[in-house]
Amino acid sequence: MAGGTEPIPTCHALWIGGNLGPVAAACLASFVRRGQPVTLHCYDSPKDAPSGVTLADAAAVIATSRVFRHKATGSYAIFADYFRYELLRRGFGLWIDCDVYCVKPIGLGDGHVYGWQAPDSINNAVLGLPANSPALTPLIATFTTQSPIMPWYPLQAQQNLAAAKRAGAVFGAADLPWGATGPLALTHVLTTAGLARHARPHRVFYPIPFEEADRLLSPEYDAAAAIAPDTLAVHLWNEKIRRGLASLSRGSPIHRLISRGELYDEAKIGGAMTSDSQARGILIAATGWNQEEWAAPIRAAAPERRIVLWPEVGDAAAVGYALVWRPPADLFRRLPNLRAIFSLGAGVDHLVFRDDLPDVPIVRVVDPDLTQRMTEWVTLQVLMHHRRQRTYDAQQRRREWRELAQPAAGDVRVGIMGMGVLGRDAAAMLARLGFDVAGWSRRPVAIDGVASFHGPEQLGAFLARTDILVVLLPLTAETRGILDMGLFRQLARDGVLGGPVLINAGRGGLQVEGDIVAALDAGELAGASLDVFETEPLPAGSPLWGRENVIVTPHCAAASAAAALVPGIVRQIEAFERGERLVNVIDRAAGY
Ligand code: NDP
Ligand code: OXD
Repeated sequence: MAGGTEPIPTCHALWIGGNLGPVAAACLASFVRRGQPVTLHCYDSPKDAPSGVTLADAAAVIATSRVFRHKATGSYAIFADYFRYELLRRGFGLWIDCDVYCVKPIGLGDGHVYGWQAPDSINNAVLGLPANSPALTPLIATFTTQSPIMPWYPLQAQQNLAAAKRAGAVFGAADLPWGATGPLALTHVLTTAGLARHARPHRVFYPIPFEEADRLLSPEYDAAAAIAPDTLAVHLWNEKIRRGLASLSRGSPIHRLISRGELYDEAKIGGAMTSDSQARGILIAATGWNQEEWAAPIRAAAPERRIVLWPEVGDAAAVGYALVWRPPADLFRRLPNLRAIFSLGAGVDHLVFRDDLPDVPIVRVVDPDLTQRMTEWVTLQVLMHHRRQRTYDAQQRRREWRELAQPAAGDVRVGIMGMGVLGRDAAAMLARLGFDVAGWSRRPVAIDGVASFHGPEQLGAFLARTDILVVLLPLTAETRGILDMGLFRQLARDGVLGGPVLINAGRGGLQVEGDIVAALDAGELAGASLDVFETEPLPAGSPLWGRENVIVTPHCAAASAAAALVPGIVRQIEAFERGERLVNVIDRAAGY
C-alpha cells in the first residue's frame, strides 16, 4: 500500500484497438476510485474509458509504425511487453495491465514493484522499475536487436532459432515463441541482476493463480476469500476469463465487477481480514492416532503457537490450521478463521466427501519418508508373488525341499494404476529390478523404461498386458469400486506366473471385496496382497483372512511418521504466513 506520506503514483497502461470493454474499464476505474491516478496510453480513442482516467498518445512512447502483432497468434501481447519496458526506461515508474483490479493504491517505494505469480515466476502485469534498472536493458534489447536469441528462452526454442539463424533467417520479436518476452524474461533478468529479492509474495498482486482464474466466472466463488491483508491488486487473467464473458453467470465475481464495479463485497473483507490474519493456532484432530505424538514435535518446532488436541478446541477463533486424519463430523464448522487444512495422510478421501469443508486450501502429505515406505511395501509384495514366497512358506511348514520354476523379472509385466507421487517411485524401483513396468493414470506420465497408459480408453490395453496389478489410486467418485470382476477379467491370462495378481495399497473403497474372493475362487486372480479394505479393521469373518494366496496387512503400507512429516508442515505454515504459496494443495474438483 502507498505509505502514509508517500504520494500515490500514477500508474500507466496501454490500449490498442477500439473500446476497452467492460472488464478493462471496470479495472481501470477501480484504481481511480481508490485515488490512484491512471494514464491510459492509446493508439486509438476508446469511447468507454472511465471518467478520471487520463488518455495519452501511445505513439509518444513508441511510434505507431513500430506496433506489431505476434505472427503466430495475432496478439498484441508481445508488443505490450515492449511498450511497458520502454515506458519504464523513460521514467514513467509504474505499469499495470488493463485486467488488474485495484484493492489498495500501489506505492512505488524504492521503485521496484513486482510480484511472484508462482514459486518460480515473476509476472509483469504490475511492474515498477527505476528508469536506469539494469534489468530493462536485456528486456528492451529483445525488441531492438535483429534475430534476438535470449538466454531465458526455452532451450529447444534457442536451438531452433539458432538453427534458423545459421540458415540465414532473419527474425524479430514478432516471430518469437509465445511467452518469450513476459514473465519468463522478467524472472530471468531480475534473478540475474540480483533483483528478484524485491518481488512481493504472490498474494500481493496475484492472489488468484492463473490455474484458478475460471473461478472468477462462477457464482459460487467469492473473490473476497483470496484477498489477504497485504493484497494490493488482483490480476484477473483476461486471456482466461474472456472466453466466459459471452455467457456470464449472474453473481460471479466478474459479473459483479461489470455490473457494480466491485469484484467482491468489500464490507465483508474488512471483517474477515483482521480475525483471519490473527488465527495462528494449530488444532490436531487425528481419529485413532496418538495425537500427542504429533503435538510434541510441533511444540518443539513452533513453541510460540497454541496447539490444541481434539476433542479440546479452546478458543476456536484462534485456530488457523487444522492437522487432521479422519476428523470428527462438523469439526470445520466450529473453526471460523481456519486458513488451511493439512491432511496427515497422503490420501484425502477422509476430507473431500464431507459437507463441512470451508473454502481454504487442503494440503496433503508428500514426503520422501512416506514414499520410501510405500515403495518398500509394493516391492516386497511384488517379489512375494514373483518369487512364490507363499508356496515356499507352505513347503517349509511341511518340511518339503522343492525348487519351483522361477521366471525372470523381465518376463513379468507389472502394471501400476495411479502414477502419482507413490506410483512413480514404485514404478522406477520395479523397473530397476528388471520388471516390465507400465503405468496408468488420468494424464500421460513419462518415466524412462516405463510404458504410459492413460484415461479410460487405454485402460483395457493396459490391463491386457498386466500380470501383477499394483493399485496406488486415490479414492474419488471416479475410482470408487473400480477393482471389480469386470476389471479382473481384462488382466493378462498368458503370463508366466500362471494367473494375474492384485496388489492394492490405494484405498479399500476402490475394491469390491466380494468380487476379489469370487475371482480368486474362479482362478481369475491367482493371488492378492491387500493393505486396505472396504471396512477397516478387516472384520474377523472376512474370507480374505484365511486364504493361502492372499497377503493381508493392516493399512500399514506407508504410515505417516510424525517425526518425519512435522518439520515440513511447520515450514509450510511459516512460508504461508510470509505470503508464499502452499504446495501439495489438492485439486478439490478432481478429489485428490
Ligand atoms: P497422487 O495424487 O500423487 O497420485 C494419484 C494418481 O492417481 C495420479 O497418477 C492420478 O493421475 C491417478 N488418478 C487419479 N484419478 C484417476 C482416474 N480417475 N483415472 C486414472 N488415474 C487416476 O497420490 P499419491 O501417489 O501420493 O497417493 C495415492 C494414494 O495412495 C492416496 O490417495 C492414498 O489413498 C494411498 N495411500 C495409501 C497408503 C497406505 O498406507 N496404504 C499411504 C499413502 C497413500 P494423474 O497423474 O493424471 O493426476
Ligand atoms: C495415507 C494413508 O493416505 O496412510 O497416507 O493411507
